[in-house]
Amino acid sequence: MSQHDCPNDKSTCWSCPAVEFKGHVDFRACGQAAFRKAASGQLVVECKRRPEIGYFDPMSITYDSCTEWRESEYGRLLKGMRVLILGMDGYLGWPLALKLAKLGCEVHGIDNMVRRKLVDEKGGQSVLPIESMSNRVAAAKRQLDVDIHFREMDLLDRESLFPYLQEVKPEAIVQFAEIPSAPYSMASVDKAVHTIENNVVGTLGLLFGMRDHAAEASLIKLGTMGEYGSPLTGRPLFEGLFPGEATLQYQGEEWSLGGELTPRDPVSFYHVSKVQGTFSVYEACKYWWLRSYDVMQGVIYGSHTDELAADPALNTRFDIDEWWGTVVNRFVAQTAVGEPMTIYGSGNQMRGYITLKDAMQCIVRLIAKPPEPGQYDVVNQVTDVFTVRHIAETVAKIGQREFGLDPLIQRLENPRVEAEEHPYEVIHEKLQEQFGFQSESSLEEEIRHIFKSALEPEAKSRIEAQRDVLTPRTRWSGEQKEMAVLETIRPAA
Ligand code: USQ
Repeated sequence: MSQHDCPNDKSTCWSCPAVEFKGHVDFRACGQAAFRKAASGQLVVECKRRPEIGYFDPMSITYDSCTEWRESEYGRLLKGMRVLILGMDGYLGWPLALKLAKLGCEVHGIDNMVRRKLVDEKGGQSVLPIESMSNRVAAAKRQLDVDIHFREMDLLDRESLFPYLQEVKPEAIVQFAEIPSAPYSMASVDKAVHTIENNVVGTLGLLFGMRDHAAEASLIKLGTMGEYGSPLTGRPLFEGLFPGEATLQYQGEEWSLGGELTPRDPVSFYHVSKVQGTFSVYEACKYWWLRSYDVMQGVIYGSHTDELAADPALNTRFDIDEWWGTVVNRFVAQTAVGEPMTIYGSGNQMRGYITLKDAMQCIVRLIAKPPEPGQYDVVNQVTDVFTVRHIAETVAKIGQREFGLDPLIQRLENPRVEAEEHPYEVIHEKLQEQFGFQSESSLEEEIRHIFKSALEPEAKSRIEAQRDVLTPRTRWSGEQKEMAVLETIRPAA
């Protein structure tokens, strides 16, 4: 395996979740960088997995010289690493569980099953039928020969969560247990409160639980690119923190901005909940020396990973209604049943995008290379930037040429408050440069995959059954009303 494939060979026990610092270490008393320098030779740890080593200097053992860190496709992984997925029943949680289990991790997960309920309440349904959690776990055993441990639990139920953390002793925790819809969070005061309460309080409680019961675990927290908004000045969207050389000039004076959190300008109350999560995690790393990667996630699309493809009983959910579906998935589903693709406004709004398959690879790589104690870092998890119009045109082209469909595009009055003409420069370097990520899919390939599954008779009838909820009605003003059609475009054959 090349060095590029194994980017964590030279990481040391300093960042390994299996070590325990010995003696009274008051991390708060010293700045992280200074402390790290001083640490070698002055600090001892004990390995919870290899107690026979006794006390040792955490810098003295690298992952490539440790028997517990085994090579994998995505860098070294702790043998049987205990990973806890919060929100395991969701679009992302389930494919991640399968991938990690296949890589030999001991996978645990919880979910309060609220996503199924909310999609149902909206009148939508997953285009690909999904099994109950117990059937999914059984299918994973049957098809992939892996054991996945699931418990129905609400992250907000701290009386259950804290003993559960003690029981599982996670070495990595992935926080996906959040309500992910911008339009849902804007539809009413109750839905905004539900989103904020679930997401913000859930993460906050988790951080206290980690402080007391899982302080060495790394936290992979799902944030969103929408936390940054789209600054009209064209300022690049750095990876969460300003680079070292950034400065602020004001009234003839200059100050360094290096290392400070970049400005946030969220675009819905859902995105506000993610900004609040960012600050909670940032502070917990500072106060308690927890360690976290905050993942600024672009819009995810697709339904395909190698593990999901093993059997339909392993499907992950695939939503397309106006609240729970994201734009690429919606456009393909609309085209598959002859409904117009609904571009909001000019269609020139740009976002960062990534396929489900690539997003799963990124998360595994982040788990494989944990942050150092006290480290809060941010990655922008996107592979491409597209306009909505480009996505519609690409879906139309593939639908027409490869599936014999008759696509239609409709530009509608924009139900959202968002910039429609704006610069958008996303910096997304860390995943490639520090974690060895390489994209394995593209917009075109993934659109083909989605068309293939959406055109299967059962999937098609599940789309047809929810034609009514494909149409946007949720305005950011709170009004529920259909949008005026601005333009109808029938792409040339
Ligand atoms: N859009 C359309 N037509 C549609 C649906 C959406 O033109 O039928 C436009 C929206 O106006 C927006 C863009 O497509 O400009 C993306 O919208 P979306 O609904 O696909 O995604 P969004 O609401 O931004 O949220 C999604 C996920 C969320 C995640 C976010 C990443 O639901 O969980 O955090 O993508 S990001 O957009 O980078 O913030």
